[in-house]
Amino acid sequence: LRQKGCVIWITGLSGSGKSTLACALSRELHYRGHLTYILDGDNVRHGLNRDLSFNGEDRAENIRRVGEVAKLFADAGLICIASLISPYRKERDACRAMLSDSSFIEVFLNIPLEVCEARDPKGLYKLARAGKIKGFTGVDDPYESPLDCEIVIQQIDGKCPTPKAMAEQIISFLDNN
Ligand code: GGZ
Repeated sequence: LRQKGCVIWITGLSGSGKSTLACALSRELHYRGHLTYILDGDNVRHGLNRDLSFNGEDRAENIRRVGEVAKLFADAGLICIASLISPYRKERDACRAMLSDSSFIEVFLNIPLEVCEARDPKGLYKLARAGKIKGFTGVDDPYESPLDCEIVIQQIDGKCPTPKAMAEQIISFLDNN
């Protein structure tokens, strides 16, 4: 596997399984002797980014800050796994531009909205549909899918791959690039 640090940037809707994938990937990389660090949108928003809301400007700032911190970890030689909705292409591309080409690996966790909404692990989609949360990604706020990312993870025959299988898909990309 690679020697240099890098950023693995996982983007996708709420409920697509970004945090679960980040944990599974971190575990698999640890088995292989790598140092990793997870920057999860939901967690970072309790600390570093607790001043930020979910309006467009604040989401852009959330993505920018996570990108800057991820770059610091990558510079220190770690594999930094960033998992946040990061709904805007422009801001994701700006994070990519901070790193060298091979050091930013964008992973699109492409799980359909209907599936994420059916899972609704925190009941947030229900609240958004009821108008109790405004500006919820996929409901009344945009999600811009990546056009040209390194890895797309999707359902196979209508079934989501297991977290371990998804992690292995990413690791095989790392092995070959
Ligand atoms: C989207 C929201 C919102 C709105 C609260 N829109 O699935 P979760 O609950 O655990 O993770 C989501 C998290 C999104 O934070 P991010 O930092 O990843 O978002 S972004 O990259 O867009 O800045 C969700 C919860 O916060 N959440 N309100 N309006 N998700």
